[in-house]
Order: sequence, then C-alpha cells, then structure tokens
Amino acid sequence: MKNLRIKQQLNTILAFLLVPLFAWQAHADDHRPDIVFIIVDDLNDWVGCLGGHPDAQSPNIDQLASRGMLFTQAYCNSPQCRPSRTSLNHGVYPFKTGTYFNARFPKESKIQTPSMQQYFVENGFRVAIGGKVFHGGTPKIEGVAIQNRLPDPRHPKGKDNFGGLKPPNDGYPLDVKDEQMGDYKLAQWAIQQWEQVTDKPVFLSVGFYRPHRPLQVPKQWFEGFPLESIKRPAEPQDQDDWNDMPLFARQLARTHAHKPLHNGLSDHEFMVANKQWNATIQAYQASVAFVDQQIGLLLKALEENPRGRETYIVLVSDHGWHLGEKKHWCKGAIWEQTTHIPFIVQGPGISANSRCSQPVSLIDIYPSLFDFAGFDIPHWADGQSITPQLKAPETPRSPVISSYGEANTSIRTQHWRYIRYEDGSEELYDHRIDPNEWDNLAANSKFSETKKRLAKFIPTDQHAGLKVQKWIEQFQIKSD
Ligand SMILES: [Ca+2]
Ligand SMILES: [Ca+2]
Repeated sequence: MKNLRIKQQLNTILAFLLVPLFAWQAHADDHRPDIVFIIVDDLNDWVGCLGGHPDAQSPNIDQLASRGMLFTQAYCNSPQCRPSRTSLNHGVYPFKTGTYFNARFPKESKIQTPSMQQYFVENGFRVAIGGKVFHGGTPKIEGVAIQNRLPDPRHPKGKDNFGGLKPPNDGYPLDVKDEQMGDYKLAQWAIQQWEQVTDKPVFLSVGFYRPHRPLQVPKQWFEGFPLESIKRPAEPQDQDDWNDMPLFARQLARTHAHKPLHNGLSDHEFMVANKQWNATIQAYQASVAFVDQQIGLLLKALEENPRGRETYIVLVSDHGWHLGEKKHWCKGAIWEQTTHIPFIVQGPGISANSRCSQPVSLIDIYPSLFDFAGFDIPHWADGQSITPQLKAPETPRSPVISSYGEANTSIRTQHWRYIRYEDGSEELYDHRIDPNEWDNLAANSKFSETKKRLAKFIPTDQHAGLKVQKWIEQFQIKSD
C-alpha cells in the first residue's frame, strides 16, 4: 500500500516535470536563452582584467569581465590549436582520443562525440559558426550558417617576417584600416547573425584570429605601445631559471612546437640574438588591443537581444602564449603562461564583477553551455558544468588536467602545478609564493606527499600518441 502511494506520488512528480519539457516544444513557450561563445586565438593572460602584463589594453574584454564572472584560474587542456579545439568542441580530453598535437598521429581515435554546435542543432537551436572555432576549417553541419576565416590584407612584399627573420617575430604594422581586417569583417558577420529574428533560440560561435601570428594589425594599434617603453616579463634575478628543470623539459622547450629550430638556436636565443624581444612584445600587445576592439563591436550589439531572450556570453582563448617567460616563446609547453587563459561568463543571475579562483578548463565549456541551454549533460562529456561556481564561486572543483603528448601531463590545483613528463621527470610549483614557476620543488623531499597526492590525478590509461622524444632526436635538440 505504502509502495503504491509512493508510486502515485512519483507519477505526479514526473507528470509535473514533463509539463515544462513538452512546453519547450512549442515556440511560444520556449524560454531558452541565446548563447554566444567567443574564442580568441592564442590569447594569453595579457588582458587588463587578468593582470598578466601591466600595459595590456583590452577595455572591451575587461568590461565583459566587469559585467559577469571572471574565472581567474582557467586553463587549456592542450597548448596547441588542434588538440585544444577538438577537445573543447567535442567535450572529450585529448588523452581519451590521442589528439595531442597539431601534427596528426595515425592511430588517433576517430572523434565519436558530436560537436557542441551539432548538439545544439539537434536540440532545436539556430546555430551559426564564424571564424576560427575549429582547427583547419569548420565542418559542414546541416542547417548551420558558416563563415570561414576571413583573410587580412597582405603586407607589402619583402616586409614579411621583419624582412626575412623567421617566426615568431613576424609582427608588422599594416598601413590599412580596421575595416579591411578579417576580424573586423567577422564581427560584422556575427552581428548580422545576431540580429536575425527567428523563433528558435540562437547558439552563435565566433572565433577571432588575432593575436595569432602573423602579428600584423593596422599601425595605429602599434602606436599605443611605443618600443622604448616596452616591458619584458620578469626573470629571476640571481639564477638561470632552467637550472632546476629536468633535461626533458628543457629539450621540450627547445622544440618550437616540433618544427626545426633556427640553425640550432632556440626561439628565445634567436629573439635575443636578433634583438626582436621588445618588438615582438609590441606586436603581440598591438594585436591584443586590435582584437579587443573588434570583440567590442560584437559585445555592443549583444547588449540588446532582438528575440527578447536572455543572453549568455562566454569568452575564452584556446591556450596561452609565452613571450620570453621561462626562456620560451609561443605555445607548446604545459607551464602557467602556456596554459592560463581568459574565461569570462556573463548571463542571467550572474553577479556583476564576480570572480572565481577555482580551477576550470576548456573541457568544462561543453557541459556548461548545455547546462545554460537546459539540456541534460550527456554521459560522454568529460568536463563539469560551472553552474555551481556561477552561484557560489567558492564551491570546490577538481584539478585541471592539461596534456602535451602521451604521458606529458600537468595537474593544476588552486595552489599547485605538478608536471610529469614521458620519461618520468617532474616539476612542482607552489603558486602561493611562486606565480612565475621559477622554483621547481619536485626534488625536495619535503614535498613528496604533495607530489604523491597530485600524481593521483594523472590519468593512468592515456591514449597512445606521438612521442616528443622522437622530435627531440629528429631535430637534435641540445640539452641546455
Ligand atoms: Ca591557438
Ligand atoms: Ca627554475
């Protein structure tokens, strides 16, 4: 009898729960929000709101942060475009599929999970994708408006790569207007998509290209960063930062994302030898200020919702970028500067100017956006929704796992970064006292328990992948 009553009560509850579910089918009662996902290519923490560089100019990104929640400890899951974007768009970790690098591994698993854009289409959203959201072009999805990357004006002949010097120092002030640049045109395309009024809620993904190389933007943006007042990242005063680093880490940092080096010089040695350090910082900062302006055009349009819906805006980057920190450049390492990214969410119920210092990563985008849309989170999603932190920022989260090849793994908690490489060597940094990761504590027995605790988060069943050691041998990387 008692069981029957419970069953009846459950049926009543179920019926009650199903009412809003069916109501969603009807357009008039569809109160689901519009969602805008903005991803910026190669943008590190050199934005005002994250304080990564004292001269950063990013007023529009900063304003977005002031209107919502800034996740101050957000990281990528892989420090290169293809693995990072594949992982975030499909909701699975790189170590599940073997997609570890831009270079393809023949035995990578075919990605089986739908992209989040596909999933939104299947769940009744109007979906549009513009610019660089996926690596290597946007895959065709039935019913989706796609705008591939729009080209920039070409630099004058002979002025590329600073007159023959190799990347990463290929910044150049273009004698053109913003309106001629691909990112400006992308913002206009995105605004047009936003302003279309249809019955369905909208999921708009927009991928801005700068500050990805070449660091070429209209010259007015260079003028905001005079060469004579460029500030370089801090370096340790009395020691060589590499002295306490494992041999493997030093070699990894010299591989330049697996391309041959500059006649035996590392990127950093090359930049110093050719006196291009300040010029490249200038070009990067100009590129950030330029792209911020283009993002601002879109953000302005998003202030009004033409469909009368609530709006979520999420802004991230695909990974960080070094400009000489730890004698390293670009991406392709699993340190703080390569993995730390902006991660901002504005939306209904999110307090203005709120901050969360719990670790989050790009793996969390997929389930979070589904949560915002009211979808059930599918079982294959590796990440965790950030909704609990949007309500209560102190709610604890699991550490961030970043991979750069099979068995090259970084574990980032609120206070620690622990790295273990494919040869078993390690790095350990205490971020409470060492935000620049100068003092590797891995060899100090005082921290063996900490290491053991953090090592438990390293996945034990990682998918096979390309080995960094092979590149080290192929390019005859030096040991120091
Ligand atoms: Ca990138
Ligand atoms: Ca050091």
